[in-house]
Amino acid sequence: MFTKAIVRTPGKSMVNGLTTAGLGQPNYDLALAQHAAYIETLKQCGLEVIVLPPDEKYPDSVFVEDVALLTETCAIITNPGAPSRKGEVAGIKEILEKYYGDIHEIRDPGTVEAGDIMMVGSHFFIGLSERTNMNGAFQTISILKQNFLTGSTVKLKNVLHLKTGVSYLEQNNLVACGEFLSKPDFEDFNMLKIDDDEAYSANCIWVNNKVIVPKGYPKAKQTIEQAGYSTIVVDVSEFRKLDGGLSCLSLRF
Ligand code: CIR
Repeated sequence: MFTKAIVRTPGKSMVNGLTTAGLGQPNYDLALAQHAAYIETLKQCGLEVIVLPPDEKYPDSVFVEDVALLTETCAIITNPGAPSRKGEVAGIKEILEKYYGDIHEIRDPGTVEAGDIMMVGSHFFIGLSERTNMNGAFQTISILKQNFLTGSTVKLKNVLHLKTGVSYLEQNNLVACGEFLSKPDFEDFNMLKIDDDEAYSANCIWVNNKVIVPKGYPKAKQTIEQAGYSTIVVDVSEFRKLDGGLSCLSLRF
């Protein structure tokens, strides 16, 4: 169970965030409203939500998930592979010092964005992407080991981050689409398959027995409900325009 989440209010500069989506620029006012609704949803799931102020210097800083990996015992500050995102780590380290005594950092030449890391109990799957390299993954695994946790790497082909295409919903259930449906790494999971035309919804989040799903993906919602979960729908259309999903918008711990 999680008790807290950290989020960061988007700044106006978010309209200049990195993107490959081809869906146009986000509408800032709508993004703010969607972000507020996202926070309310996390609260509805029983979390205390720590809201950081906008950081205009970093257009992608709303996607807090990428700059830290939080476990039950330690926090790892990442080293984003995207040059424009590297400076985001300072702000997140500052807040995490309030909650964690044991904080580690990924260092050059290693790069990691934690959207590439999926927690499954005490094991962490680490996607090797354009943002997360082998050196960064090995640094992460070595820190995890010191904390009696384990990690393994997964090669990615078509997605920005590992969790763009796969999400763990506890109880051995994995929501997955595309390349993740056939990876040997995941063959022991019960697969909840997402169709290609709803691929964006493969990024959803389990929060204390509820699953938050993005608005507009009815088949995925039904599949997740049929697996026994109650779902909460949140509209994150403006963050999708920046290749971001539900998980990227918070650090849950
Ligand atoms: C980026 O390209 O870094 C941002 N525009 C989106 C990051 C999304 N984060 C995630 O999937 N964990």
